Amino acid sequence: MSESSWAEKNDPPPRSSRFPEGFLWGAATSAYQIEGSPLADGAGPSNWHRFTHAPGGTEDGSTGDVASDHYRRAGGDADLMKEMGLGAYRFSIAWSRIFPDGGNSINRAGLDFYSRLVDLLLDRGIRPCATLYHWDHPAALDERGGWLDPSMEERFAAYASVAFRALGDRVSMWMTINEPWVIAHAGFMAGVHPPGHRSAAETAKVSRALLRAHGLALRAGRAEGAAPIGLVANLEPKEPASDAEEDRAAAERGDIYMNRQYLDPVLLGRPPAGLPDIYGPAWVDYTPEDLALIGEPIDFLGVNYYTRAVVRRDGGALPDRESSVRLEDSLYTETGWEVHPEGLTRVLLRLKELYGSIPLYVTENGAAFPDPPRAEGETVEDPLRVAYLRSHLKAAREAIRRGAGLRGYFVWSLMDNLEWSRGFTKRFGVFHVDYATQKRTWKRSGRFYRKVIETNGGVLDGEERG
Ligand code: IFM
Repeated sequence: MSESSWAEKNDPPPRSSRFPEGFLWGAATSAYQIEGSPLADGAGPSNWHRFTHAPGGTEDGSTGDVASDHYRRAGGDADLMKEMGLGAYRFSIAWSRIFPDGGNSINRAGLDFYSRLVDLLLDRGIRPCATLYHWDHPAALDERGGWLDPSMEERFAAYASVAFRALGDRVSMWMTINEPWVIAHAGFMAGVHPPGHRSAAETAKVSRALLRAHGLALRAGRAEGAAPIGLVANLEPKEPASDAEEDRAAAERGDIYMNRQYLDPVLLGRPPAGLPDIYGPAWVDYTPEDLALIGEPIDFLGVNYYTRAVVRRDGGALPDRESSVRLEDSLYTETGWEVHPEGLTRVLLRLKELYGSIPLYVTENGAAFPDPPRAEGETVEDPLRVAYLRSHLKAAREAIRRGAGLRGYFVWSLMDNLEWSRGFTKRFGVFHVDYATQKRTWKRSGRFYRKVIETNGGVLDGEERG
C-alpha cells in the first residue's frame, strides 16, 4: 500500500472530543539507550555494556558508551521537555550506577545523578516517572547466573528499596520491570539479548523470577511508602492468519505466551491455563507463595503497544510454535512491525474485560521510520511518524470513549537512541539526535505531539495541524 493512501485510510474525518481533563501526557526513554557515560562517577559495567562490547553484540557494532549523551546533557534535555509541554517524563534507573558490582555497597554519585534529574524535571513542572528495571543490571550479577540465580530477586528488591528511599518523595509514578516478556524471550529463548541463551526451561524459570522480583520490589515500595507502583508489559493482539483451527490455536498460544503469561499471575493470581502445555517438560510450576507474592495488587498497569501479530501455526520451536505473516495491504515500520492502531483500542478494552478496572497508562507507543542522520534546518520531516502517532492517539481516545480506564500516554521515544541489539540503525525519537555532534533537532512529530498536549488531543480532530 502506498504511504499516502495508508495515511488517508488512517486519518479519517474528525470525531468529537478531547482527552479527559487531567490526562497525563508524557515521553519515555531508558537509561542504557540514552545516557552514555556508563562507567562515570563510580558506576560499574552492566550486562548490556558487556553485551554491546562483545563482537556481534549490535548490528552496527555500536555501544552505549556515548549513546545520546543524556548523562551529561540532562539539563538541556529537560529544557526541551518543557518546551514540548510534557506533563511527565518516564526514565529508567541504571542499577549498575547505584550498585556498581552488584554487591551491597551503594555508589552515592549514581543516586545523585537521578536525584538531580528528578529535580530538573520538578523545576520545570514535569512529573518524574521512574522504571527500576529496563533490562540493564550490574554485569557482576551475571557471573552468579543473573536472572537464573535465585538471589537475584532479593538483590533487585534491595536495590529498589534504595531507589524508593532516595527518590520516593519526588517521583510521581514507579514502574518495577519493563516488558518481562522481552527480557525472558529475547534473552533466554531467542538469544538476541543478553545473556544470549536459547532454552525453553530457562525462559520459564526467568519469567517466574521476573514476576517474583516485581512482587518483592512492590512490597519494598509499600514499606517505603512509595506510590503509585505498577508493572509495564508489552502487549500485542495475536490474530489468526486464517480460520483454520490450527491457526486459531496458534494465535491463542501466542497470546498466552506473550501477553497472559505475565498479566494473569499479576492481575488474577494464577498463570493462564494453557501455559504449562506451551512449555511442556520445560514448565516450572508456581507455588502458592509465588502466587501470593506476584499477585499483590498493583496501582496501575503500563502498556507498551507497537503492533499486532497475524500468526499461523508452523510447528516451529518451543514454546510458542507460531510465526507471523506479513500482509500485503499493511504498512510496516522499519523494525518490520505492522502499523495497526485498531489493535491499541482492542488491547485496552480487553484489559478491562479480563482484569476489571485497573488504571492504565500507555507507557510506550511509537515507531521507527527512516530519518536522516544529519538534520537540515529547524525541523526534520517525518510524516509517517506523525501519521502513526495521530492514528494511535485516536485509537487510545476511542478506547477511553468505550470505557477503558486510560489515564495517560507516553510517546516512545523522547529522542533517538540505541535500539538495543539493533544499535543506532533505528530511530524512534520525536527529537532527532545527530550522533556526531549530539545536536537535538525537533522532528515534525515532536511539534505535532506538542500541539496534541497543548490542545489535550484537540489537534487530532484537525483543529490545527502539527
Ligand atoms: O526501544 C524499545 C524499548 O526499550 C522497549 N520497548 C520497545 C522499544 C522499541 O523497540
